[in-house]
Amino acid sequence: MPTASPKTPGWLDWHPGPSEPVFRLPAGTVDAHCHVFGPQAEFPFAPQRKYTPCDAGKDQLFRLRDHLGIARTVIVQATCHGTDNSAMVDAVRAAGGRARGVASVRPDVTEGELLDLHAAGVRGVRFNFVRRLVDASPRDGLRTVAEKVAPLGWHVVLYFESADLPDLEDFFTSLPTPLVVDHMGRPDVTRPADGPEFSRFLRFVGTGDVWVKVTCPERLSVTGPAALDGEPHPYADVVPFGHRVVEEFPDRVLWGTDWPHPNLTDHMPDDGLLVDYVPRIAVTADQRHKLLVDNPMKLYWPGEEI
Ligand code: 0GY
Repeated sequence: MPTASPKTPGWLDWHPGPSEPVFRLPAGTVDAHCHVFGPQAEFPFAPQRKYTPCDAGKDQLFRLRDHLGIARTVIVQATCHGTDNSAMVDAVRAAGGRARGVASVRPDVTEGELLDLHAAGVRGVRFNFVRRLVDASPRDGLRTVAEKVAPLGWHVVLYFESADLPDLEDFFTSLPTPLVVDHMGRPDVTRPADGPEFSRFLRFVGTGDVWVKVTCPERLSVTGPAALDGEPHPYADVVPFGHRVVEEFPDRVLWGTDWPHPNLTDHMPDDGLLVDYVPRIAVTADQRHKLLVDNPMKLYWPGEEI
């Protein structure tokens, strides 16, 4: 098999025809984690990227949003665009108030640049510690960034592997902003959801202003999208993890599609099925309203009506 080159797409094309979800998302639902990639001819990818995504631009994202019945989106800067936030900012601006952004910036970012990003709709920065995605994550520089964005009321989005939490936790809790953790801190879902590793993660969440995206069952699952042993729903092995977080922190959980699902090489998820996953982890209407509407509105559109 040819080795994937960073110059060729290293993942499957995104799912072009998502199914109609059975579960109807409540009015005002926010997709709090999705991306735009390119189109490359307009917004080139960073030379230091670790993978090359398929083009997945704002027009497709907005079509998916409308198909699923999502009201607003939070577009998160992905590593393959580096610290050039122009594709993300272009999409956020084009959404006309219905999108917010999370940027990647360098430690020498100026106050003027941050104010421009804020005016465009950016409300957070992302720190990535996943080794297959970034060469290094120097903490001094990240702390400088956090100190610069804190006065704007922004938060820091953290992406890390669960095995690295013990080493990172003191750094995280020393940052001066609210924290938002991607994909439940990437637990190993072959271990029990009530076991020591995931309990440790939840203790970290309990230490302060820490929010959790209960996203990416498709990325964390070992059992995958197919029904399993009579279980009628996909990604069954991730459900106990999402359910536990929603039960313990109903006011600090967020949901998102992760469209267009970069770097998945075994299957390309159907976003309709990912919507149908929601009521498996948020089992009451009250929990679902907090997860899908109230919590992301508080973080990204504080004080605004849905
Ligand atoms: C995600 C996950 C991944 C990629 C990125 O910034 C990125 O490149 O976030 C991944 O490969 O796990 O949230 O999209």
